[in-house]
Amino acid sequence: MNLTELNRIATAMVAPGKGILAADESSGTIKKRFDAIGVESTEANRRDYREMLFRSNEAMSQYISGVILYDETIWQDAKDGTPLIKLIEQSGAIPGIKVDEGTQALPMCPGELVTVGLDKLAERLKKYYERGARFAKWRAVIDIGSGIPSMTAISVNAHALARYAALCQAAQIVPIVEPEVLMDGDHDIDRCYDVTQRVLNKTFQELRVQRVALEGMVLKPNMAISGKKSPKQAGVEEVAEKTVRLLKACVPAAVPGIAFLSGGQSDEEATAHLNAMHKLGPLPWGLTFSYGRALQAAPQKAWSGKAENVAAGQRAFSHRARMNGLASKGEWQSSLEKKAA
Ligand code: 5MM
Repeated sequence: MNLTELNRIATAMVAPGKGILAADESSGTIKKRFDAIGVESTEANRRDYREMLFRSNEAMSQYISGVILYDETIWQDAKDGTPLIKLIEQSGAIPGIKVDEGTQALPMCPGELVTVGLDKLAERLKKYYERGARFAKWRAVIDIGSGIPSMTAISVNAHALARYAALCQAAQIVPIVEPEVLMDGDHDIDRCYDVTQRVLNKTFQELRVQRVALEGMVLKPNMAISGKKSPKQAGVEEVAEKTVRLLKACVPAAVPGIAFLSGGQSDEEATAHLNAMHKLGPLPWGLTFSYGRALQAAPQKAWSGKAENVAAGQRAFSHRARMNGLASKGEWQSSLEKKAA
């Protein structure tokens, strides 16, 4: 393992002003997104949509540091025959790959899930590296509800995240470690804080036990935030203050960067929260975005599957990427959103 090189890539993934595009929706998830805009989820439509994003020159060259791909996409070619992964490389962004194989019910723990995909992972990583992937992603899903999460779910998911991360580093690939505490419930921000703290502490304990080099990874956490159905919704300042406090308590400064998931926040909320956190600096690690929905909802709507809307889709993507790029330096203002509208 060349740790200097892993650290160089991890640092580039969280460079100020840039963040990661999570375009790694599995077939089931992208179908849901396409259903919402009335587009059939065929291989060609998925290719056209992602090609539109990767050919958005302004966004890709100025605000996107890396792109997380799904297995289908990393092997796909653009309409003119150029591999999609080459479009990403040509823009200056780093290609990455989702390597988990989704979740399964966790035995003995009703309502809880464990992420799978460790079998043959070493072989798969080798092929992805040869294809050009320089980082990977594995997402664990922790739900908050009555009596959950159990310590069992936290523990097995942390163990799997660390197994994956160690395999990645051995294959010279930077692991994005994503332990997502869902914001789907009716819990308040303090419950999210407590659960996320337990999850992050266990995850870093496992990473250490399995000898993962913290200097060669990126953490992709949720923010400390109210559950979507909570009657008590924390404001932007509270989310920023509690998230920074939580991360300072749990994430060693040796980690080069943290790139948040958006988790179902609105586009603008996700941007405002990241921006507000940068007002609380200096921070010990790079802090940026690795958004899926909060970067793609607008371009998906603008595109709606029509070739004549490609330019509009690219404008929508570039706008969100620019807003989040500014937020990653604490330079975003809500008036910039209004001006663009
Ligand atoms: C883009 O969505 C990713 C893939 O999800 P599935 O494996 O369930 O299809 C997801 O892992 C994503 O990378 C993160 O959750 C961040 O995306 P959001 O939309 O939460 O910012």
